[in-house]
Amino acid sequence: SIFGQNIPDVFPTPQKTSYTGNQFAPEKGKTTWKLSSNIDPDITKELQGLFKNLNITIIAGIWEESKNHTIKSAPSKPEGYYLKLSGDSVVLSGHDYDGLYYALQTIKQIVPEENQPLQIPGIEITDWPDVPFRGSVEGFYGEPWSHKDRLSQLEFYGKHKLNTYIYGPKDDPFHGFSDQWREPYPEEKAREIEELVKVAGKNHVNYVWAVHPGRDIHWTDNDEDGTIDDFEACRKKFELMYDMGVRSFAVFFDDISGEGTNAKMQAKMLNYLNQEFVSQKQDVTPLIMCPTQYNRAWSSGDYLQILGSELDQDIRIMWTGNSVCADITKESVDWITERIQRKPFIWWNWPVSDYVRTRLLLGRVYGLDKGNQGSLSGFTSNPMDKPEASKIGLFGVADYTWNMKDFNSEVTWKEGIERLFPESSEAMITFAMHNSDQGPNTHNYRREESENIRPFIEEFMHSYAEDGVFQPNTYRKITTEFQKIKEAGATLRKELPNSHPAFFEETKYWIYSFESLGEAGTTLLNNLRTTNESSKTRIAELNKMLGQFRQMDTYSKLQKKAGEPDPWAQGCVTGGTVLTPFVQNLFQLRASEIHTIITGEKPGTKGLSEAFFKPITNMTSLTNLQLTRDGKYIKINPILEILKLNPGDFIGIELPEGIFANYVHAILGNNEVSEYGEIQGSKNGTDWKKIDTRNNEGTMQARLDEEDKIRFVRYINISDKTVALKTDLFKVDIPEN
Ligand code: LOG
Repeated sequence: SIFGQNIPDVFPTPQKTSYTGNQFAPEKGKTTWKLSSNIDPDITKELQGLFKNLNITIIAGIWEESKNHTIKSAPSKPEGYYLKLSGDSVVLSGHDYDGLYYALQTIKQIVPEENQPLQIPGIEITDWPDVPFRGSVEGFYGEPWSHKDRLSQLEFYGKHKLNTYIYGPKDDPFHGFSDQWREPYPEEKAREIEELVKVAGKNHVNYVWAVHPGRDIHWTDNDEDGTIDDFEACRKKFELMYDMGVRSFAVFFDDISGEGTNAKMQAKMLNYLNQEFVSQKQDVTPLIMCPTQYNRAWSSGDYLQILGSELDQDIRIMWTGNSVCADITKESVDWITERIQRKPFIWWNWPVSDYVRTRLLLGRVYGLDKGNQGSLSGFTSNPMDKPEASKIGLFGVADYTWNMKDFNSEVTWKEGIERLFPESSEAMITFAMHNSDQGPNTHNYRREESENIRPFIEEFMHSYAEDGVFQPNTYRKITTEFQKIKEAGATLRKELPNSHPAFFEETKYWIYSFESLGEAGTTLLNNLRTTNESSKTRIAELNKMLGQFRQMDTYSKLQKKAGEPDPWAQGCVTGGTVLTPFVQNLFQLRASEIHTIITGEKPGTKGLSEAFFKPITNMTSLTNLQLTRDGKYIKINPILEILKLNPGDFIGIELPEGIFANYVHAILGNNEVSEYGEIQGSKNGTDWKKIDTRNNEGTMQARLDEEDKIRFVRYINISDKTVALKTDLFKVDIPEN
């Protein structure tokens, strides 16, 4: 609120805003319209809707600074605009059509339709974007967005002044990464693209169609007409797309090997398309290309220098930064600019999650240097396969790319969530702040997660693990957070199906699981307090917590199923970096502690109920794998049917903290079992070592040294074939005490 007025902030943040300190409530009357003849009828219509029957003058048009006219003009920058609201008039002046459209988007945030009777703040804005092309590149692996998803994106981009949507899903065969790039789209897909182009236009978004020809391209001329056949094939495909309305084009050469990676030929092809296609049309935007060496870690030889010197100067070159997934630092931008002799067009690999599909990346936008102002030709973000969930990140990208100097990561993140989920923003903020990190991954790209509670959890675990004590304050903080998580999960579960069905469909198992995590954490923390109750009660409570925790596995498996036939769908992980490990570790500590209380012994096995031993497997078909405890034997309950283990599949047993296996015995049915797979042991469930077993006709067994502290034992298929086996026996022995 400024000067006591309730003026909503504008996002993306305008470059220059000044407030006059007055607020006006124009009287009913006849609106005076002074609209220049060159304005878009859609804009006229929207203005008429906002300002009808008011004693006020509306002046709107496209006026460049250089032109001579009576009102103050727009800044002479592409997409720029000038806007002034005062007691008797509203002035919108666009540098161009886009600028005028953006002036209207800004007005719609300041004077929302529900603002009745109309209150107009006194305000003056001069505005323009820092980056010429801003938006997303649908460039991930996995199931592409649906047509409906894309329509919703385009509308969102228009509102938030994003002007670019690059279409390049790896799994669209007609884009070409898989094959068929030379072929026309089937009728139905073609109609969809035509509609997308139209809707993009309405929202002042460039729909950029990308081809990915490099996997099977040949740099040869078979009919000796002087033109390489595949150059011509690509030009023809572009013509087809042009006829469907597309006016922006890109060529991708990422993630290929072989002939297609030749820099000289890539440059030759792009220049050919530039001269024989783009220049021939009058209304096509500059070409964009994604190089094969698209990040610094993968760059070698003179590949980039060749592109830099040979590609026509107006062709844009995409760049992901110092590695595939990376922050975009000024230093990394300078490095590439020098090599390609032009400003890079950033392909930011965030919040894309195709390499960490169990995670949701809902955190804030950070790691983008403000020093990049003026240094980029474009900035597009590669999103998640979940389009609605990606909007949280894209809101931040819109703000950063429009006005870097005023970008505030934390504020933008919150604001984005509040605008996207006005009815449930508080619950959504809780959900998002605990679902933001990729977890350990091959790209080594991580985002912060659960920062609000992480330091307290660390302190708590440290003192509890060391001395079995904790600070009441810390305890209270963490307990309150888990309570909040449980409530947030429940709120989202109830509200989102009505308010945001598309978002809910994408994320529901994470939401369910989040609620279960809140419950499990709450129950477990409560258990720490109930020292007066009988051991039976305490164990019963721990078992209840285990049930809540197992619920999370169930959701994960449902998520994986829902992702079929996508073999990459790997379930869901919520709070995977701080919260879930905390509950797991605390449970282990508590379980062995309770045992000690009951028996008066140091951690042993007697008091532990069956529930404290866990089956482990990565096979979704084994949702209900069960264990039985029989004294010192922990056994997997045999399954009647034959199990098929694909390469890498495993089944096994996890023991509670402080209890170590001293024997493993498996009877799995046939010789193949020991030929294709092995028994492995681990201390932590992460680092595995082969156990040397004695094998005979499908029986495998070995004595284990308790000193090795093996808490995890499994059979795993290490071959590249499928192994069929019977679970006649899979048993681990523990010391009896
Ligand atoms: C792919 C991209 C993928 C991303 C993240 C580029 C230019 N290409 O490693 O399709 O979504 O990484 O997994 C990529 O980033 N290759």
